[in-house]
Amino acid sequence: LEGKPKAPFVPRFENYQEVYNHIAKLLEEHDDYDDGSYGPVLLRLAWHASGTYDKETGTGGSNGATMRFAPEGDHGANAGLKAARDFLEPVKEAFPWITYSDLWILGGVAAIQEMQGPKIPYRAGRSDRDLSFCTPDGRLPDASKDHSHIRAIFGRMGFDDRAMVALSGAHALGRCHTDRSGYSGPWTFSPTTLTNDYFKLLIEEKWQYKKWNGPKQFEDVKTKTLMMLPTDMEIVKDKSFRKYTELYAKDNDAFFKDFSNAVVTLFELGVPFEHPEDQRWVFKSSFD
Ligand code: CCH
Repeated sequence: LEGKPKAPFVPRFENYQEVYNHIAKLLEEHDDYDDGSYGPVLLRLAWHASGTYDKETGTGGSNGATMRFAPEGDHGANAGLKAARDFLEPVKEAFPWITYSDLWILGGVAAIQEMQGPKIPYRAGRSDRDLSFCTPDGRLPDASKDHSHIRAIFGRMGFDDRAMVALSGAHALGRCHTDRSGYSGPWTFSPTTLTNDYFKLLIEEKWQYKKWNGPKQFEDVKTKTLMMLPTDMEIVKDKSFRKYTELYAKDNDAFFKDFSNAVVTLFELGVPFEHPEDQRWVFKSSFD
């Protein structure tokens, strides 16, 4: 007699927490990269997967993981993100049931939480799609541009000024690489810990043009070791942006709360979830 057919494996919260734990362990083990962590580049992967969303057409966003394919992976803005995709490959092998789309976003969530940022509630349910879903080049922000470009790009995703400034606070993390974007250097002195230092530095330090052959960027007058992109300077120059920059420079809790909300929205843009919004999962961090 045949046994009962096996019930299909339906992953639950515990299974995704296991994936989170695996990513957290790999982050700790591979501390020989950049400033000691793959966290920043993992966050950038999740953001660039999501930030292609266009609310008018409903195209782009993290559903699909189309950056796996040449047209989108080769977009200039995505230079260097192969390091993050490769980092997550053994995780996909260990947990083959997770989609790349869900995994990349879980990587971003784990990166933020493991770098001592706020909790980022998560929903699974993204599916991988083929290369016909690749978005056209030019949907991600260009760092050489001004406030009107920032508003056009993030407005296309549906964000307001406050969320745009909150999201920019991610630049407390990581650095620019001349072989990726052409820009150079970190924004803060602690590029592997999420803090509101990016806003504090923007407000408190004096910034000048860096004298070099590379693209136009700023350096802090005092130490000449930190950097700001032209787009970063816009969030202190533009009056409406500036009031949020001042708020977050003074109030890390306000920053964490708004950053978490904006990132949850970003990571879910264009995803047709089955689970309702009030059933998001909050993962335990390795240090909880
Ligand atoms: Fe960013 N970002 N970003 N960024 N970004 C770069 C690096 C990181 C812009 C340009 C750049 C967000 C918004 C913007 C991260 C997260 C976010 C780099 C350097 C450029 C250029 C890339 C390199 O050379 O490796 C511009 C322009 C905007 C908006 O106008 C948002 C939003 C987020 C996330 C919420 C992170 C993290 C990094 C560091 C990556 C690393 O490898 O260290």
